Amino acid sequence: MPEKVVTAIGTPNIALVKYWGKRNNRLNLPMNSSLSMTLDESLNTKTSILFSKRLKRDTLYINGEKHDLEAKSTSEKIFLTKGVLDSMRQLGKNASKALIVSNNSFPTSSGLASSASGAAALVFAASHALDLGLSERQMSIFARRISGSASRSIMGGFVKWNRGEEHDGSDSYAEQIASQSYWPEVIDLVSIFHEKEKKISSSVGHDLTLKKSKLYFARPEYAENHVKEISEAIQKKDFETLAEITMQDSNNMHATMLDTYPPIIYLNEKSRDIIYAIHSLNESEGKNIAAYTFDAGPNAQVITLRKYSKKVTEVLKEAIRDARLIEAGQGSGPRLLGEADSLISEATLQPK
Ligand code: 2P0
Repeated sequence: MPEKVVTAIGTPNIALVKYWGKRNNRLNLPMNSSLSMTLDESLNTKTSILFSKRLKRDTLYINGEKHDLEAKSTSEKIFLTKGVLDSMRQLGKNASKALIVSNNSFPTSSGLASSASGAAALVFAASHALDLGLSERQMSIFARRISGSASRSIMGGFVKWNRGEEHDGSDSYAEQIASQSYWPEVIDLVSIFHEKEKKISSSVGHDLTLKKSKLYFARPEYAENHVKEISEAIQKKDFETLAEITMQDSNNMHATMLDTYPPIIYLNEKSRDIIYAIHSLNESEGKNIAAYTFDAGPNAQVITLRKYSKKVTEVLKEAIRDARLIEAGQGSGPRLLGEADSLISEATLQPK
């Protein structure tokens, strides 16, 4: 097989019904199904990959930082990434080492799903570089093994990640429930006011909450119901219901985090100001025109309809004066980029 650099772009997704708590840590199998909206390329990760006989080790650069995938002591994410790379190589009967260069357009590890867009772009690029011809379902399973939420960034529009029942994770993958052209009016106003890395990583947070929150036992069933309710709301294009369940689901997940002992608190006073501002806006409108949702960090994502974008933006600017606002529509999932976007120099086998 000719050695060639393959470059892909992937995007984050915003969970309207959250994944929090795993029934299997090694395979990232969730306690409940979740539902998300894949975002357009306003926020993105570009990833180039090269499999080459000239390479001595598997190496990954994330935003310029070098990670040796074969080092004895690595982070869990690096370990999982190496495992997925090995499985994909095995499938492609290719023993060459890999050089991967990945750059995020937005802060890493600040609760903005950088691992979802990164892992989705990596799996998509690797699948093409190895000529595996994988289905979306197979890519979703590989991406899930690196980072659970990445399973949902393989598809565009509204996406459901099925919890699954099997121990090997073969039925725990994401599926598109409506494409990005079905209800494109639904958008995400990403409000970034905190760019530092979170103190407790998602992986640790998932585990602590499951073990140490007495409220958590009720969460999986709530979440499964929320997935059904939001799926129906999407089918009916019923924004009011979608907004209400989205806010309730975020609050429910953060309640189990707070109930963890010692507590995990990702939200801060600015997050709270946004919660109050959105409820007050919806009250004055007499209906839900916007919904906040928070992941493992204080930054808010506010789901609204395009026609309300200006009004909601004004409310957000009023609530948090120094926030960086990014308006993201729905995206189509990862896609390949051309040679001009390559992040790897084939001559030097180094990042450009
Ligand atoms: C989600 N989050 O559904 C939820 C909501 C954060 C809060 O998925 O350990 O980085 O890599 O499987 O996917 C963040 O967790 O966790 C996450 P791992 P991930 O989007």
